[in-house]
Amino acid sequence: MAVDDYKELLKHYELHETIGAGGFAKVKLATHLLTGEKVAIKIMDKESLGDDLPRVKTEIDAMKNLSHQHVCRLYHVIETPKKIFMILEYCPGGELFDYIIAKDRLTEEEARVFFRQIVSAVAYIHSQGYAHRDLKPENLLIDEDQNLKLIDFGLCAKPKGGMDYHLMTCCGSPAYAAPELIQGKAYIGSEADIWSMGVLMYALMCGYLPFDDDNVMVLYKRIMRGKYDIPRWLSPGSVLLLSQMLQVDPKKRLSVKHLLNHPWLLQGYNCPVEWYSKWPLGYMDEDCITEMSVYFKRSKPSMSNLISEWNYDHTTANYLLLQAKKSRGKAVRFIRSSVILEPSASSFKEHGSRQKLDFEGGNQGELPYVFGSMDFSDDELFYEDCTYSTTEQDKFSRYRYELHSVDSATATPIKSVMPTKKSEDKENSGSKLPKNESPFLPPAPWTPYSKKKGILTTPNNNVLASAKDKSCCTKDTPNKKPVLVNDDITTGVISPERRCRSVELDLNQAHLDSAQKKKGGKVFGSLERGLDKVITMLTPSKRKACARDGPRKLRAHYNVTTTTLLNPDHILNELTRVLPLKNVDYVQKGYILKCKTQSDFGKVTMQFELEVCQVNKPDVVGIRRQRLKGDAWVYKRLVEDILSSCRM
Ligand code: 6BJ
Repeated sequence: MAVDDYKELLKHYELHETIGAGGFAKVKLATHLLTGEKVAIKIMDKESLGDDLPRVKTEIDAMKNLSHQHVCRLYHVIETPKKIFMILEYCPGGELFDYIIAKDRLTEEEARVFFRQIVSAVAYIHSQGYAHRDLKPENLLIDEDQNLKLIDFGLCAKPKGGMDYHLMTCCGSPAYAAPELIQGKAYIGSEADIWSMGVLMYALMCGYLPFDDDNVMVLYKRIMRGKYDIPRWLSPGSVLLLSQMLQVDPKKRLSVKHLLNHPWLLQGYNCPVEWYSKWPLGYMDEDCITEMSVYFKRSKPSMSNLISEWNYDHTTANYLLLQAKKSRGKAVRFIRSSVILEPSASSFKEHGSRQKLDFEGGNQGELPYVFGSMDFSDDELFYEDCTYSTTEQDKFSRYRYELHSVDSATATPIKSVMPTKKSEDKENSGSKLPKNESPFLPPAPWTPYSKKKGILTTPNNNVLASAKDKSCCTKDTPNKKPVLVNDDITTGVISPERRCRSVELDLNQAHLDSAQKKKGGKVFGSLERGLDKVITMLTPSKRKACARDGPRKLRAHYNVTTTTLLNPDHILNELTRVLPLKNVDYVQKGYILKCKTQSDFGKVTMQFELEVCQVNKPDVVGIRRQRLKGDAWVYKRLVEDILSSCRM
């Protein structure tokens, strides 16, 4: 039964809503009970995986060997007879793809901030002997500090003879694939990654692909010719760099080593791209070990030994999530809790007796109490929030609890944290360098955080970068005051009310240059035209409204398109009128339309959500969109088509 498969998972995590669905995986937001940290859980069904099972093993093996500030971190792997769960770093900003399309395209400056991080991640994985082989904006997520994190290592390769060995498997997304790869020639993984980075950089600065066609054969011909349009807004420097990466002959292509110091990447910075890991694999943090030994009542050496097994079990997760908490300036503390059961009739009836949560190995055979409704359809548990249906919620919410935290530390307000000199030294010295001679620059010296200039979105230059960027680099721009970065506020008490609150994160919009503002007609850019303020913050929204309350109130958000209509029901009617005209099937749940498209053979080709919501500042009605499955660029065109066909 499905519950059995989730038993181990639910001992350690509280599951929330689905945040993505790939070909063979579903990704859900969850909370790690012991630290209160948010995580993303990739859920895979072994039976449905079929031929994709090796891909999952490849991904897990690679991620266990990677630890870098721009690579999504793997915390924990749980395997049951039927399921594989990968517990991963949560990136509340969503996909870089959505960010690009919301802005139409990025300015050169903003593209540079992101591209430096992409080069950093790719240089690091190459230095560890891996080629990613599926670099694209959908595989780059934005974290709460607006830093990029590379995901999806299912197609990566680690040639046994080293990075210069040839590979044969043709993989990845056609539009990003290098010419030698689609020709079925033997190719070198790192060279193919550079081509994809060229396509990626083009997509960042143009908002569309350099090589595109609905017909794959036509697309392949275009890629092999290597000719692409150069729009007028690209600077000569950008055009040069693109041409150096998009060289059809892989031997003429720029190498990652050259990218690190490329003049285009250095513009406005005073140092090359830092590729070394700030949190090298195997790094052990004293404070985290201390907290774990106190909490689990073990000696520090014994705790240290247990952690250093790196089994990617709950010990690894506890350690890495404490470390994540520390790196975000929060106290290195577990949540000390006492569980008080809410007298919910159903929970007593079905669950038997009161049960205290025991996070480490105890609580055997019992599910911990969880928030949210359970839906056993699809042989899976879906924890949906009460936006959809309150009656469903009541029917299924069997487990309720209130966590009374005695950990005042978790309520610590967010602050930029500077690691102690001691830990910096350890981090840098422990960096795992390539076994052979490193082709890269040695780690750059550490510069204290206080001396650095954080690059942030500013009303004028529209640059977005980490508020807590610990890079040695300073950017040669006036130091703008950071706009508030609101951390996930972990209050001491988690009440059942939270069943109704999903973590709605808002990445508010920046000013656009006047050219972009004038453009008009583009649906994704409409939010920017309506907004006057630049706010770079990620904030949890207030309690989520239930369906009967009317549309949810959301903050202006780059995934929300604002409308000129004031009546949410009119917009809902418009959407439900247009969707069938575009051959989109939908299920309506309150103000959310769960949409999908199908191929002639009934295969689901695309899945996405459109939600009518109330946007404040300015007070208008908006449409939130979220892609769950399917080709990102096809989705972009379809949603643009739907929204522009609506009379609003
Ligand atoms: C993984 C996926 C980690 O769309 C969202 C959030 C999507 C998190 C998302 C709403 C939102 C926010 C801003 C703009 C638009 N995550 N986080 C696979 N492998 C490793 C990690 C993940 C997935 C994620 C995805 N939030 N929409």
